[in-house]
Amino acid sequence: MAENTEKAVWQALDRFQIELPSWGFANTGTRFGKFLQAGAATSIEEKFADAAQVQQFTGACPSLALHVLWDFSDGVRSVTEIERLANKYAIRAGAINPNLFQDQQYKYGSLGNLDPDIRKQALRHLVDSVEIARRLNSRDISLWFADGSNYPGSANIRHRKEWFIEGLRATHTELSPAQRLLVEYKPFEPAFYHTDIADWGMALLFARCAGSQGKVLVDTGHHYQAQNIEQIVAWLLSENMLGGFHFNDRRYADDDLTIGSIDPYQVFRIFHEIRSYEWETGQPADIAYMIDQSHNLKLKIEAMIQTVETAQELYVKAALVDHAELSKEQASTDIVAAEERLKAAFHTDVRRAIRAWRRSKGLPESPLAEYRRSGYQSRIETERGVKNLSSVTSYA
Ligand code: PSV
Ligand code: MN
Repeated sequence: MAENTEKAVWQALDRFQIELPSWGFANTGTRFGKFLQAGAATSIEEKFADAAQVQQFTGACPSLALHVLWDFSDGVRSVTEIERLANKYAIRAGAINPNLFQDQQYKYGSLGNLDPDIRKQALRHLVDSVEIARRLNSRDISLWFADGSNYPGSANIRHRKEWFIEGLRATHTELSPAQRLLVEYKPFEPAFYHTDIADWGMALLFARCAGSQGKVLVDTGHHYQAQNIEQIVAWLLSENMLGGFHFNDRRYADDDLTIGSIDPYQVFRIFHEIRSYEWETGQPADIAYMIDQSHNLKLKIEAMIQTVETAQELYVKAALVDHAELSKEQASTDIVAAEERLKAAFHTDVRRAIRAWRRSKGLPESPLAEYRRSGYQSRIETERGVKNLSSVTSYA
């Protein structure tokens, strides 16, 4: 590999960090059931401990996204405990995710609910979540709503839209200047007729209505089949509205599969749009890269390490595109040469250069293999087995 290519790989890896989801370490499952894992995390402390393993072997995951309902058993009062764990395991508290989809009162929605009292309760939870984030020095509050309806005619879509704007504005007024409100969209599930924030355009409108610190969060699993996600990414970048990602892969719907396991070229193309924007503007894009995967079959920590390794590879490949040459090819409409340039970067074997970078950082060359050798998995299976296999201890 040429010296300047190697340099591009190292520079890309120095910058690339990706956030882990606390819910990805617990026993989670599909709508039809869960296959319990003996080593799954059974407490917030175990989630931090497991995240610290991923960070120890990859060096690319210094933070952990938290879900308020699942990780803060005592609401705002749990902040001290989270701070203790963050210090103990040297893992920062990442994005704070309010949970407005699990409690019974949200059967017909949260901010979009017909009942003003329920909308107030939802807002109170959002305000508490902002407070939690502020106390933990977490910049991002990521909002995902299950709100929607299942049958035509059963809800007033326009009224719900206005209630959402009211609630998001009120939440935004609670932010401190450095914080951001990320609005995630999803076209289906659990609502199957209409979802109140169904696509990136609706999320963009809501984020803008909320206020100047509102941005859009793109979960790669939350699109219709064949949708061009990298175009959405390019548009959001050009509007300065891309706040972050929830990465996962999918074959059919929101399948929560490992990043790049089905379509690695798509992840590459997303990263390419980001790198292209950065090259053109001369500025790093301010994006929170996060993983949103809950593995039901793969061992959870292994799956996270595999995810990080794949994300690094695809990010690095995108960093190999020569933007100056590509823009010349675009300007002269040399379609084949432009496409070949992307393909050449995508097909470059970057693994040796990544291994060299890891060595230079004192990291294992192969995080996954090293984790497997470490004995951590069998230790946690022994320690947590009885608790995990006798009952369902954690819901996500
Ligand atoms: C919903 O499908 C989602 O993508 C949201 O980001 C949630 O916070 C996460 O999954 C976990 O359920
Ligand atoms: Mn998500």
